[in-house]
Amino acid sequence: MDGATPLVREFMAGLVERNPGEPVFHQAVQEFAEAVIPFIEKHPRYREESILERLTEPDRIITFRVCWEDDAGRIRMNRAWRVQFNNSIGPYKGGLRFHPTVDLGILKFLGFEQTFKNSLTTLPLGGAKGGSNFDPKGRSDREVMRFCQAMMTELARHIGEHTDVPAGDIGVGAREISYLFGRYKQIENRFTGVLTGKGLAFGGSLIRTEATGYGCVYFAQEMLNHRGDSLDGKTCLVSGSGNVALYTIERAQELGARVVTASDSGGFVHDPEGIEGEKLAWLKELKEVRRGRIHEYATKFGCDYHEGRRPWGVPCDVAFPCATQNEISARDAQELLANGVRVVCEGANMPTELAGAHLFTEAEILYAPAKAANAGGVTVSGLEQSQNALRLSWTRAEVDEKLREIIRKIHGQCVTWGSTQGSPTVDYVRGANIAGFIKVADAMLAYGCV
Ligand code: NDP
Ligand code: 2IT
Repeated sequence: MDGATPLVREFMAGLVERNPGEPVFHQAVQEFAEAVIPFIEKHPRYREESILERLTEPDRIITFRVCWEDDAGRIRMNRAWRVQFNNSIGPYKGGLRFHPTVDLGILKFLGFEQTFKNSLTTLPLGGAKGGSNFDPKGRSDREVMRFCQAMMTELARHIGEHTDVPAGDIGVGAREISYLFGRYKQIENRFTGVLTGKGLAFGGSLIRTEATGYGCVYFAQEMLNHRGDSLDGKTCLVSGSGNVALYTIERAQELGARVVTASDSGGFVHDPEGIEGEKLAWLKELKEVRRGRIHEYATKFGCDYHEGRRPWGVPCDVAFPCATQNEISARDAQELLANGVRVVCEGANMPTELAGAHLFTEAEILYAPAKAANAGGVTVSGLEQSQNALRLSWTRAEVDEKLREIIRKIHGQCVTWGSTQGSPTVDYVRGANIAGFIKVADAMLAYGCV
């Protein structure tokens, strides 16, 4: 817990004791506490009403068994959760993750982050996260369908368009949302916007697929513009090759950047010419349709593949980590800085270890934490809910403009709360955490003891 003040240490000691064995949850809370506790000290009402203690305890955690039949007729069993973290400013909202590593600690960290990310969007969205240790890799479409249907059979009673609205995350994309929505509709006999990321034919929004990646690039652009610079001509590293990574690459290169890496859990490819045009179209087909592996890109286009490694040793101007949590270690952060990185913009949730995040802040580079940088996804989810409630659909241009406008507002809130008088540097970590906190905390104060 280096860098923490005595008050942060004291608070964290209690949190760790109340939540043993959940290191990523501790990490997410610590990043937040380091920014927010000094602010609370100046505004004692938050302390007097135990806001921080209440905010770090989920409203409700639902755990359940999911039984489904594989293609061989064997009964399989997985564990699933929904962590309804905080609904002070709107119905619970957040994705579902299917990955073998999913456990309660991961979902608590993600639900906690989601609460403040959603607050930053300016939309009326509470925070939640859910998922299962189900591994979709290597499963047939029918197996995935049976799993999703079995999961929704239990989940349906806990969600609703005014209660809790799940969406996608790692391992949950358009295919899974469709299976989940189909079962919900059947159980409830109601056609309603209970999930986001739906297909366009049944209530989905244009740009939702692209939103997290596009939003992340727009945020990087805002930070650069604020310093009188732009993405044009910048060399960028992207990690991952899933939903967030693909559309980060797409928008970044459309804005004149050269993206030279992409990765999956097997390793990374380095294409110094840039992943663009037909190569990007091929990569999208590989990952979105064929569900293939990233090394196939290197074979196809004759570039280097680095097995078992992450891309952070490649010199760059901008890094977009878009795969998973803690994918940038403190050593990776040092290497990025030594190679002259100027912007780190987090597409994934908490991709940087705390010690690495401290290094970025101390170096005064443009460092955007996930809750600000990747809020574009849930923003367009919120816009999908609005369109469902209005029973109409906005055009691509309308949704894109609203997304850009909200990213501008998120950036503005970070500047307001992350600036220090007399210094041109913006501490985006401090700004995002304080701005996200204030709205939720003030709602809780207004409600009294609930
Ligand atoms: P996808 O499942 O579409 O893609 C995930 C990518 O990350 C894949 O390339 C995957 O490789 C890689 N990856 C996942 N887990 C690991 C791991 N443990 N080690 C190495 N690589 C890994 O997920 P998304 O693109 O939707 O999500 C990526 C990140 O963005 C996550 O942190 C998610 O929480 C966050 N996010 C997603 C949003 C969304 O709208 N989807 C919104 C905001 C944030 P492989 O295929 O080999 O597993
Ligand atoms: O982490 C995230 O913000 C998401 N996975 C998207 C959540 C949503 O409800 O769209």
